[in-house]
Amino acid sequence: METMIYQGRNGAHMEPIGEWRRTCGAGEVTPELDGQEVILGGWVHEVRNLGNLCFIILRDRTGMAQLTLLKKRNEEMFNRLSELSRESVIMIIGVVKASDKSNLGVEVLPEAAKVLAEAKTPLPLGVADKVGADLDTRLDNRYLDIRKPEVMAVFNIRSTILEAVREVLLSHEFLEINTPKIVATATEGGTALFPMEYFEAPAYLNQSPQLYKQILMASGLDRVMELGPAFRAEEHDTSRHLNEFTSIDIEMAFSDEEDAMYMLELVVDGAIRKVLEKNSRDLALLGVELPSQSLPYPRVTYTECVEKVKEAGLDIEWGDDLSMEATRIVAEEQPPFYFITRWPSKSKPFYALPYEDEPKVCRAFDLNHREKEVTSGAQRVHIPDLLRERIAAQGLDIESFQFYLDAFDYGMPPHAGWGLGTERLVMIVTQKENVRECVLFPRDRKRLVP
Ligand code: AMO
Repeated sequence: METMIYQGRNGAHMEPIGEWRRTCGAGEVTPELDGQEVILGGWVHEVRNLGNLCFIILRDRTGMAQLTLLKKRNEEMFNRLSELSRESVIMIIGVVKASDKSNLGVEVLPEAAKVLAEAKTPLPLGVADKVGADLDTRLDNRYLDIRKPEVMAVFNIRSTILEAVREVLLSHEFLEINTPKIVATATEGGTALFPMEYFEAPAYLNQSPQLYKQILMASGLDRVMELGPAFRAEEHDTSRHLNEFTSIDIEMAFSDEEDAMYMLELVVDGAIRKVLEKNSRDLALLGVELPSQSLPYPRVTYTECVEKVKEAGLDIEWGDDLSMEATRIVAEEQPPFYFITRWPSKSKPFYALPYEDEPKVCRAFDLNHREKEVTSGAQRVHIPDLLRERIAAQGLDIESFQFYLDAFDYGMPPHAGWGLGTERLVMIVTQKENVRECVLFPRDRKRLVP
């Protein structure tokens, strides 16, 4: 069989990886490893060629290592590496040397090197550059953008948050489920739907697992969670809205809205604690100090919010939605996380359960962080007739909800749940102002590629 020759940009030989495997990360090379041999692989962050001496900063997801090359030790390797373009991919076998001369207190003296892939020049987006590119350029070249340690930090934190969410919920006996994303019915309002063709039938991308997670409460699965995509055809171009986001959903049977709020507190607090525990380097790269807030988070009723907002001189009537301006006023007197409870039944979806003794108010809640909503949830209507009434009262077509309503006719326990936008939580933890920073490949009105 013929051997493949990988041709590099300058006709250079691109070497196969062969038997070489990394023994540690670049950021894990510490003075304590003095004298040990390591195999590193990563991207060339910077090359400083001083003639007879060359420093290469090698970067991978663990951090940076300084490679020090002496021409007189290995001229062939020196020439090959010192001429590399930034962001080329190399592997080296070298010996660690503790050294006061290097910024990192340690350097690696390569004995052998492989150039695995050369980067074309110029780069569409500088990785080592201090000057920031605009968000569109960054998102267009996301694979390069993520190479920046402070951008990668956001996704390390996002992963920890999802890990913690699963951990907390699994430890409370939630079952992880996956529900269909191609559906026939709207759940969160008919205007924000993405239509699609499903063979001969019209269909939509699901806005939320709402109907399915509720149906499953009639199945005896008892406590379910789903971490999955949700699609909203919202046209507004804001720093908080995406057209595709990752929704964290739970539903729990034999429970009310207080039980759901309690689980939510555990999840949010657990996520923050886990990030503090696992991501100190990422938080430092982002310059973020994460304060933790003691539990329980305060509960403010919708009616109290309206009174506060009125007192502050804003024009608002009971029953109106709470604008950002309004929640900003409410937030002034609250710690960062607080619940807004007891919403007007009319302002929440049909599935929120009205109070028995005061039906114009329902068992719905929002969790806010300062002025922004992070989660909404409720105890649900589980009484079939009331549910039919609520669907009709909101002007929705009963027929299209038949498959959902059926599940309520044969033994549906009381249940409650919530939906939390992953990106909204990541925004809070990383203190990013734009939700697009918190998702790898954001989907918005103007962005479908990459
Ligand atoms: P809601 O529509 O309020 O409720 O959504 C729940 C949470 O999802 C996040 N979210 C979004 N994040 C980014 N971009 C968007 N366009 C977007 N829309 C919503 C927010 C929001 O708080 N079925 C109910 C939940 C439930 O009652 O269980 C629902 O979907 O963080």
